[in-house]
Amino acid sequence: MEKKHSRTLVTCALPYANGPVHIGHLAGVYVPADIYVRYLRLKGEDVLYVCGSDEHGVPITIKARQQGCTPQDVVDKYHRIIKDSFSGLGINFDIYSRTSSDVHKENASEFFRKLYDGGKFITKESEQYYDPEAKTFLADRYIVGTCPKCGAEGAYGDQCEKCGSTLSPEELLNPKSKLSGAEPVKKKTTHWYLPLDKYEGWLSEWILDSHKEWRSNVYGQCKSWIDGGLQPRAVSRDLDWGVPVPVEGAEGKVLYVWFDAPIGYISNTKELLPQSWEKWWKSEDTKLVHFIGKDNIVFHCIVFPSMLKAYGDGYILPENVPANEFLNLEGDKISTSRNWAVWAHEYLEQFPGKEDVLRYVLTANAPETKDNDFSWKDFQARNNSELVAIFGNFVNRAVVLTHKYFGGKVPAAGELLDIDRAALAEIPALKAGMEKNLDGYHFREALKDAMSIARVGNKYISDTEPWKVAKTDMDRCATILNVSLQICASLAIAFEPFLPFSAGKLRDMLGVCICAGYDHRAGERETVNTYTCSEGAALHTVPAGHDSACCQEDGRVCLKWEMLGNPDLLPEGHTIAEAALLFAKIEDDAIQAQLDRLAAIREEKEAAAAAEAAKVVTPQKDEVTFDDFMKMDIRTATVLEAERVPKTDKLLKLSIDTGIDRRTIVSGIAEFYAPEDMVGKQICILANLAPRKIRGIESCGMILMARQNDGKMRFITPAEALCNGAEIG
Ligand code: B3M
Ligand code: ZN
Repeated sequence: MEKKHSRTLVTCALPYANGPVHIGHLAGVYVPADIYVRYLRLKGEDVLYVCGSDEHGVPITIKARQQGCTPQDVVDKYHRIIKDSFSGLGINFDIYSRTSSDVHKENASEFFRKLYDGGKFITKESEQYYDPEAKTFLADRYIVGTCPKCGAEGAYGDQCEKCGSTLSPEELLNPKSKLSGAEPVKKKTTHWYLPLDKYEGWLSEWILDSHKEWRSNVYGQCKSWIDGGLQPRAVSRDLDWGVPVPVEGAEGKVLYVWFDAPIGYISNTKELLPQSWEKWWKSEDTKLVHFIGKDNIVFHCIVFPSMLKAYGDGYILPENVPANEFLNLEGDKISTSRNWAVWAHEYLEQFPGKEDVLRYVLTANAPETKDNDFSWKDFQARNNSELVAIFGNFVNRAVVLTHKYFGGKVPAAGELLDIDRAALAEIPALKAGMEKNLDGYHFREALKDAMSIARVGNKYISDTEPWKVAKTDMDRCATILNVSLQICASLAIAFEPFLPFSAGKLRDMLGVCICAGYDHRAGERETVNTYTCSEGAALHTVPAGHDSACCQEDGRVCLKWEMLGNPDLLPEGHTIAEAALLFAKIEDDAIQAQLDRLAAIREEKEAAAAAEAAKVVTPQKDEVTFDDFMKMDIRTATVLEAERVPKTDKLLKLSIDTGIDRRTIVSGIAEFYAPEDMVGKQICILANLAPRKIRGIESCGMILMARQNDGKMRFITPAEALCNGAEIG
């Protein structure tokens, strides 16, 4: 059961700074977290929103080698790109720092040291692969070899990307170091381990007994880990990039990235709030929520909590870990290495002003309970037939007609008819549904509720037809537009968590602002009892209660989340601005450009796969004797004429000069050669093959062809022109 807390700490998985973020990351972690934070803040709750780049670990060092630069160069580059992508999409963490920061290095070291001093680790000696030329231990990813499962070359020590099998380096056939190409040798090394087995009983009680409300995918993963029996986990690595293990005799060892990264949440909080960070991490009044993808569940539900438990000192544990499943792209798994992704920074460049469209589509398709698919056609359809045709269309009609008939002032509502009351009555129910869904981390459903408000408005204005009523009954027209504008104002509140840019535009149009709640971006501050008003890009604080001078100055009406659904949000006579376009149609060519890009990547991949397949060579046939071989009469010949054998796809009828005679051979090469490709070519034939009838044509001999494993065939031709009939052997 979730209890009542006085503040919420929301963390988002720290993205690895070895590449930009893509739609899978956004849909899985950052967009839902952002919706949640915005929602809580709208309700006036105190929320701290923490993230940062994960800058350690082997993927970073691999990227640096690929790009011929240092790991620091890599993380500097991607930290910047990732950070900008988030803010470009309106995902504004209170702090977005990085694990290469000094605060973090110190904090992570201290954390390790305290567990070390407290005897919380065990040490184990094990044999690990070592590169004798590069004189370094090799992380699993640095060992490549042949996959024992599918035979593919270039499988990694932890995984074969070809067949997807999880591997251990010992299983690889013919292992080689990626660093030097040398054959790795086994060498003894000692590491520190967190004995997770000792925490099993405690974890079982805490999660399996007390957090049955967690999402079933999260609960299920935890259960299977715990039921399977937990093993001690190494918390150090032999690597030269990371936080050095802060004990004597640990040269060349760093903290394992999955040990230091979650501590990064704490470090980043400390960096932002050096005086008051502890209340966020060590007070039972704080509700901690980790937003992550499903591949991070074990680290956030089992490993990190065990670390915090081992540390003690009042650290709190997550109240919930709403992990999402994966998002696929056009039916295929998103892959960074294959460039099969929609990158956030590229999207922002290619679709300026459409930040919210991406937020919308990723939420509407959020992989909350199962893997889901992103397709560009769906993206276009959701924009054009939902955002434009329903939400945008409704707001536009209400605002344009108010200007047309009432000079841009909210007209007075007369007596309400049933149809008016029915429309207005739907909104509080939708608000309640939305709250229930948001509180329960069901963002997809919550968005549907918000969208239903727009549907209610759009249907209402279509059914009541104020543009027709205006011809006969201006009072009734005024009432309809008043009701419509009230629904618009509810939309401006309801969509703030989901589509902050469009909600902001709508608020500007309606001349309203909204209490967007506490925000900690400014760091420590004296007075906590201040709200941040949404009005304008520059955030300014206004006193609690929101009777702010700033808003009244420019005549804005101040709205709050609680007011969503009220029938009288906009007073009569309130001036609204001209209609501005909330959403614009996305044309086919923009979508086609994206599909073309992906098609090119797919083709490239298929070509690479075919080339790979072609490399595989069939095994040698059974032995033959010299005499067997000498029985075969192989010689050179020249093609004189060639034609297709009618009604076949594969056969060519060739007339050839063998030097001995002129004869006909029927050959199955039409798949690979057109008749005109063959005429005049010198070839090799098996001349004494017994004649056979093929499609009624007598074929005397066989053309020698080489067949690759991908099925592709080529005829064999002498390196230089020879006389016909030259014997081969
Ligand atoms: N960087 C893994 C990931 O992006 C990792 C998350 C760390 S959260 C502490 O999947
Ligand atoms: Zn394989």
